[in-house]
Amino acid sequence: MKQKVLIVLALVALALTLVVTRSTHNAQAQDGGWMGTGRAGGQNDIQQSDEGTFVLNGHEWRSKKAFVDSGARCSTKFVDEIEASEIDNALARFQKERGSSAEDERPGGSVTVSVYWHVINRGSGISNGDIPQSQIDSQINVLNNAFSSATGGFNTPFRFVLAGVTRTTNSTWFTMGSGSSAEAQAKAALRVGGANTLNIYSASPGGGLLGWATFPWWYAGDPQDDGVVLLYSSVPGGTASPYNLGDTATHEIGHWLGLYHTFQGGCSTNNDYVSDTARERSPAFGCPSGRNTCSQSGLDPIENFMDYSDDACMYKFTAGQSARMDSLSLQYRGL
Ligand SMILES: [Ca+2]
Ligand SMILES: [Ca+2]
Ligand SMILES: [Zn+2]
Repeated sequence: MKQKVLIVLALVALALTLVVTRSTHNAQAQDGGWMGTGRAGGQNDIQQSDEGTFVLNGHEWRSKKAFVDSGARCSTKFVDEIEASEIDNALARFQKERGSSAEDERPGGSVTVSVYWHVINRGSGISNGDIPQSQIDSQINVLNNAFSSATGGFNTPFRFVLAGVTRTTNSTWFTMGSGSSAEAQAKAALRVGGANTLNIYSASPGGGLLGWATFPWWYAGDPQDDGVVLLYSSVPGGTASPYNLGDTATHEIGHWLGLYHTFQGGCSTNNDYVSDTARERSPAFGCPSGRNTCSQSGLDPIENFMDYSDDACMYKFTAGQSARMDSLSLQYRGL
């Protein structure tokens, strides 16, 4: 009898130890967040299993998770917490002057963005990056469906109109990487318009990169760098499966209008500075419905355009994201 009691007590003690260890672990991981390009994800990534070799644009990773962890999914530069909080303070001041209630936001479809598309290729034909007008037109349709809530989510103020297409054959520019001199040269030669003009460059960046963008508040410091670079085969009908329905452009333009990734600050209080997107510890890949990497309420926003899920999985911007894009595009782009 006495022995039985001792065994029960020992089991209770063991259970308590496990609970304490677990909550300490969670608390430590709480502040972190996924820091972007080149860094491995957090411990809770084990919630998504690896699924075998992944190939994109001639590059091979041992898994789709390895691809996501490499930073190739989106190489938009990471905004650290110091810069993010400065931007947020300036935004709060701007919104206070403007009036920050929902009625002060511009209605769906009321802001037209002119788009100049620069096709950079290494010769003629789609396989050399010389994508046809029809693919550019479908990409613009995908953008308008995404930003107008035709696919789900919130009807943002933004609509996109193609204002011009340029075509350039240059094999060095074709493989430009993020921050490369080839990128700087291509943009210096091709960029048109001001802060409110969206310049998109389609090319075949090295390392299997899908794309990157510049944030609105960077325009004043480096106007020539402003814009979005896309892997040419990520447009609708391209070969970059499962990222070939055009939502790389949607995602990058979300950055161009001021949005962070949904996993920007991990499970921290600020996380992505948008109140109606649930906190998320690290990028999702594939379409992991029910994923829940932060203990705070709400499942991970895997269906949001600002996560890393497959194109077929993402279909929405939220009201909070729309409000943020509305303010930041007005504040820094005069859109
Ligand atoms: Ca959020
Ligand atoms: Ca949660
Ligand atoms: Zn991104």
